[in-house]
Amino acid sequence: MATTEVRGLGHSVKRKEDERFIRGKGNYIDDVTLPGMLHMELLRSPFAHARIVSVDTSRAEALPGVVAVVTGELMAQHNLAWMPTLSGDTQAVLATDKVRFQGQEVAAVVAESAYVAKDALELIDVEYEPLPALTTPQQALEDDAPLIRDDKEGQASNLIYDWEAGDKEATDRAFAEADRVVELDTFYPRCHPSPLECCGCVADVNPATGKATIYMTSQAPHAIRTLFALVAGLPEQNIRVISPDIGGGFGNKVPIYPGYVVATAASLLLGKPVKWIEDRTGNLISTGFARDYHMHGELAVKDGKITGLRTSLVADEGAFFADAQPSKFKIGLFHIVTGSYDIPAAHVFGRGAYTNKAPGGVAYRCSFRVTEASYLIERLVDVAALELGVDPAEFRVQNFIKPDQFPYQSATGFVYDSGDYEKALRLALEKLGYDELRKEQAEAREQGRLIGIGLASFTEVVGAGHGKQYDIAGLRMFDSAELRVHPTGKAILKLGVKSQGQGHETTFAQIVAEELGIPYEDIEVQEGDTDNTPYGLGTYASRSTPVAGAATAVISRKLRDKARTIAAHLLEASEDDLEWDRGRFSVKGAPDRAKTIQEIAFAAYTDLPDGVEAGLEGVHYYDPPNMTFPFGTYAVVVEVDRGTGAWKVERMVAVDDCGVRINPMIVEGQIMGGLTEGFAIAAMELITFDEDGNCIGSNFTDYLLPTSWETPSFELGETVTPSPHHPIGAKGVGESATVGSPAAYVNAVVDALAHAGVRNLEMPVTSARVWEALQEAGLAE
Ligand code: MCN
Ligand code: CUM
Repeated sequence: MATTEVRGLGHSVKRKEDERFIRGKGNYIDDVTLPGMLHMELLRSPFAHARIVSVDTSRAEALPGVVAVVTGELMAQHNLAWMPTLSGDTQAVLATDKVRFQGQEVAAVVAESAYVAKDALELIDVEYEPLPALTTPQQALEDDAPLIRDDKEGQASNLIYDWEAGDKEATDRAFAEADRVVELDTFYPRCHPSPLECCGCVADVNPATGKATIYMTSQAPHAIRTLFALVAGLPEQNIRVISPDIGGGFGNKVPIYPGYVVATAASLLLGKPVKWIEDRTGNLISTGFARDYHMHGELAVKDGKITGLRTSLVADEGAFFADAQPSKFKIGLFHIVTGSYDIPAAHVFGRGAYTNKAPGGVAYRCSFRVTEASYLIERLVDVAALELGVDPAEFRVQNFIKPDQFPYQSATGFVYDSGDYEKALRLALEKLGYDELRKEQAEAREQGRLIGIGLASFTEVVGAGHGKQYDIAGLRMFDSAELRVHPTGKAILKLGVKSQGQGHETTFAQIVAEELGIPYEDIEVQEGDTDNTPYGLGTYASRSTPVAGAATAVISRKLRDKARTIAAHLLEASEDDLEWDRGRFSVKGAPDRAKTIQEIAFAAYTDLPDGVEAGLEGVHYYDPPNMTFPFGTYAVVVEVDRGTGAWKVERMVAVDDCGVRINPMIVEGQIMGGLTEGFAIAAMELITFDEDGNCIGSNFTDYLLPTSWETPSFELGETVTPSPHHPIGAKGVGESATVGSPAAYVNAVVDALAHAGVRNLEMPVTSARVWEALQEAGLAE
C-alpha cells in the first residue's frame, strides 16, 4: 500500500468533486447556455394506444415566440422518424402512425423560451383514434391480442424473444430425483431510477462548420456519438458529445431518447443551439424504467442440498424493446440466478413481450437484470428453508460455493472469479447477534409481537466485458485510460467512462497515486468529452472500476516502466539495479541515490537517454479477461404492527465484499445509497398502470421516494476477497446494495409472519399488503 502522503488505495479521502458540488458550482446540463439558444418542449401522448388521424400545428406555430413545430411527418422527411434501440429494435422518435404508450413523444415545439414552448404544446391539435391498451405481457401474449408493433414487417404477435440458458435435460433430471421441490411465483414491479436531475441536452450544430456539439446527460457519451453518426449519417469527427456534471444517472441515462434526436435535428434545421430539459413527469412516464418482471422459480432439494434450479420469466418490455444490455443476452445477465450457491444443474427460460407501456427497461442499479435474479434466488432459498424447517442461515452455508471451488463454473455458464460467502455471512450474523435475536424473536412471539429476521447472500456479476462476449449495439465492451504526466510531475487522467456521482475524480486519481506515487491531489481526472477522452463504453453495470480502473492501473505501470528507463539514465545505473518505492527510484543498496517521479517527469521533457521518445504519456485500452463477482450478506430485522400492517426496520447489517477498496468512504457511500434504494423498492416504489394504460406514478406524490425520515440506519461491515484477474484486485460495488438488499427486507417481513404459514409478500411490501396477509393468517389485531 502507498504511503499516506500520496493517498493511494485504502484511503478515505474526501471527494474532490464535492468542492464544487456543495458550493453550487457544478456544471449541469441546464447550466449550459449558448448565444442564440432556443428551447424545446415535447408533446406527449395522452393515450396508451391510439392511431394518429391528424396533427395540426397551425395554432401553435402562430403563437408569438414559437420558432418551429416539429412533427413525426417532418422527421420522416429526413428519415429520422424511427431510431434503433440498444437491443436492436426500432423506436419511434416522434410518432407517425400510432402512439404505443402514454407519454410517447408526438411533436416538439422550439421557441424563444421554454415557457412559450410549453404553452404552444397545448395549441397542437392531434386527432387520435383510441385502440385497446395492453398493460401486461400476459394480455399481450394472448392469441387474439391486438398487435402493438404493426409497423414491423413480419411481426405477427407481441412476442419479442424467447431465450434460454443452462442445461434443460440435466435440470429436469435433478428435479425428477429430488426429494423436495420448492416453488415461488413473484413479480418484481416496474420502478424508476429517478435521478435528481432529469434527462436533457443542448444540441449545437454549427451551420458554417457542420460541427455538431451535443451537451447531454449521458452515462456513455462515446457510444452515443457513434450511434448518432450511424443513425443521422453525420461524419463522426463532426460530432462531439460532452456530458458535463451529471446529477445522478442510476441507469436512466444510458439509452438514447427521442428528445436528444429531435433537439439535434432541430438545431441542424434551424442553425441555432436548441436546449431540451425534460420535466419530472416526462422523465417518470417515458424514460428508461426498470424491472417489470414476472418470475417463476423452482428449487430441487435432496438431502438438504439444492440440486437443481429452474426459472421461467416473462418480461414486460413496453412498446419498444430498448433494454440497455449486451446484445447477445436477451434477458441480460439473469442467468447469474444460481447466485452464491453450488447448484449442479440449472435452466433459465425467459420471454419478452411488447405492451403499451414506456420502453427502455433494465436500468436502475441493476447490472442487466442481475437485480431480479438476485431477488428470486434469495427469496427462493428462504422459502426452501421455511419448507424444510431449517435455519435460513445454515441452509445458505450448506449450499454455498466453497472458497476452494473458485474459479467456479456455474451451471448457466459464468466463471466466478473469487469469493468467500460463508465468511461474509458469519460476519453479518455476528454483528447482528443472530442466535440471541432468534431467541428474542421466539419470546416476542409468545407475547404476541411479530419480529422478523431476513437474510440475503447475494452474488453479482459486474464489469462488462470482455469484449468478445459482451457488446452494446455491436461495440465491444472494453474501456480506456489516457495518462499524461506533465514536466512538473502533475498529471491528467482521461477516461472513457463517465461518473454521475460515483466519485471518479477522486478514486481514479487514487489508483494513479498508488501506482506512480504522485499525490492524488496532483492528478486531475477528466471524463465525458468525446473529443478529449479516449474511446470507452461508459459507466453502468458497475464497470468503471473493473474495466477503466484496470486500464488506469495498467497505463500507470507502463509509464512507471518508462520512468525506470529515464531514472537509470539520470542515475547512471542499470535499470535492473533500481528499486521502486513511494514515488521514487533508488539504486539498490544506495537509497540516497534516487530520483523522484517528479524529477523523472521533468527529465522526460528535458533530459532523455538517446533513442527514448520524449514525454511521459500513454493510453491503454483494457479488455477484461472476465467479469468480477462482488458479493455479501445483508441482514434485516423488522417488527410488524399487527394493528396496521406497518413494518419498521429495527436493524440493517450489510457486509459487502468488493475485493480491494480504493476509497473505503466512497464505497460505503455507494452501499448506503444502494441500501436506501433497495429499501425503497421493497417498501414503496411502484409505477403501475390502469386498464387503459394510464401511468400511475407519474409524479413524486404518487411515486414514493424515501426521505431520511423513512430510511433505516445501516451498520456496515466488510470482507476483502481480491479479484485475481484485476490488476489491483478490485471488483465493482456501485450496484451491489440495490441488487442485494430488496430480498433481505422482504425476507424479514415474510419471516415475521412465516409461523402462520405466510410464504410470500409482493413488492412493494406496503402496510396494506401486510395487513391483508395478517388478516388471512389470523394474526391481525
Ligand atoms: N470503488 C472503490 N473500490 C472498489 C469499487 C469501487 O473505491 N473496490 C469506487 C469507484 O472507484 C467509484 C465508485 O466506488 O468511485 C463506484 O465504482 P464502480 O463499482 O466501479 O461503479 P461505477 O463507477 O461504474 O458506477 C456505476 C454504478 C451504477 S451501474 C449505477 S446504476 C449507479 C452507481 O454506480 N449510479 C449512481 N452509483 C451511483 N452513485 C451516484 N451518486 N449516482 C449514480 O447515478
Ligand atoms: Cu443497470 S443501472 Mo447502472 O448499470 O447504470
